[in-house]
Amino acid sequence: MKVLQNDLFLRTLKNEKTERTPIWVMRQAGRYLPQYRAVREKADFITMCKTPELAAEVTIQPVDLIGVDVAIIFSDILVIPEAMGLEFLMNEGTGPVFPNPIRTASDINRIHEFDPTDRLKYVLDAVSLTVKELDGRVPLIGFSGAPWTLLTYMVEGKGSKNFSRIKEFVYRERKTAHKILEMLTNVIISYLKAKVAAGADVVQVFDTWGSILSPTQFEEFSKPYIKRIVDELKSVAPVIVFAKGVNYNFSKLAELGANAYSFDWTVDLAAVKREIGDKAVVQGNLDPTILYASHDDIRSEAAALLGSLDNGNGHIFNLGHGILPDVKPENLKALVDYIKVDSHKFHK
Ligand code: 1CP
Repeated sequence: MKVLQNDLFLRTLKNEKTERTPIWVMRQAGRYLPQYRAVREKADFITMCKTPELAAEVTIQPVDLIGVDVAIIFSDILVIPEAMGLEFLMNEGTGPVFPNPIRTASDINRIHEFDPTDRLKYVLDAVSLTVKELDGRVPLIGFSGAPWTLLTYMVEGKGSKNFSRIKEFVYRERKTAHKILEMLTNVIISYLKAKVAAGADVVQVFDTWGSILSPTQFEEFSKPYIKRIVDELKSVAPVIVFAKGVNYNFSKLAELGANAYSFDWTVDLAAVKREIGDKAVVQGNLDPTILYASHDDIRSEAAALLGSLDNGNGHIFNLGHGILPDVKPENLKALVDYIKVDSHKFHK
């Protein structure tokens, strides 16, 4: 059994009454830290993902340098399509690319389910090494992309502006889309279970591109698959779901049965928290660009968010999306310090 010096994040996820609000930020292991860029100068992104010593080093940097309450393993959501057999490149400047994306029904023959303890052993090794090096200071989050978001990248081949390829695919190849979503769900479940077995305390599912679906499409192409992941994982670890931009009906989202839901900055977190009630914890949701502001303004935005909630319990502080690469680390530190020192005032 792991003994944690700081288990505030885990107690909050159980919806227990706590002394203050825990804080971490998405993409906290990333380019805004000069110490991350120093490691990245020596190795490309994929090498960093595939070398447990480097992945562990950058995972722990924000714990040491910023003082966040939880670590998130350095990796990427796109390691799954690669492990399914889809060639993956990380181009400097333009970002991740699948040069031969899925476009027709027969393309399903180019991908396969896999055993994560074999194809993604390097991630599991990074998780166990990180847990060892953290030595119980804070818990560790393991993550995956949601089936829908991974299918979006597999069909588009890269990030997109209007998502015409994936939309065309689900209209023209609906059956194949569901077959691939099914395959992705199976591998995500075994991958996340393997991450927990390797020492991750919590899992987060990122559905970044849930936002491009209409409410009916979300019910068809995303929600049932995330639901199956939550159902399978919940007995082994708490589950956080971040369905970015899926803001049409929070009580319907809460039907997923996750322990917590993360929200972007376009929603009123207090209203969401009232709607979800005791069913789950909420995570979020400052606009990431607030970290360009002065320390005083950062603190007052954070205070306004905390003050808007009836009670600080049941809330994990985070940004509404990833921290931007040109933010000054001391600005994030000012936010984290403020939450650690002052958020107790909002706990009843
Ligand atoms: O140094 C670099 O050049 C790489 C930049 C980078 C980093 C630091 C990428 C490429 N991925 C990551 C790490 C990463 N990605 C983490 C690590 C843990 C953390 O500190 O949070 C996580 C959780 C992710 C998840 C991820 N990757 C998502 C879901 C969350 C989100 O941001 O919406 C997505 C959509 C990706 C794809 C991806 N990977 C990298 C980039 C630039 C992108 C976006 C591509 C695009 O849509 O154009």
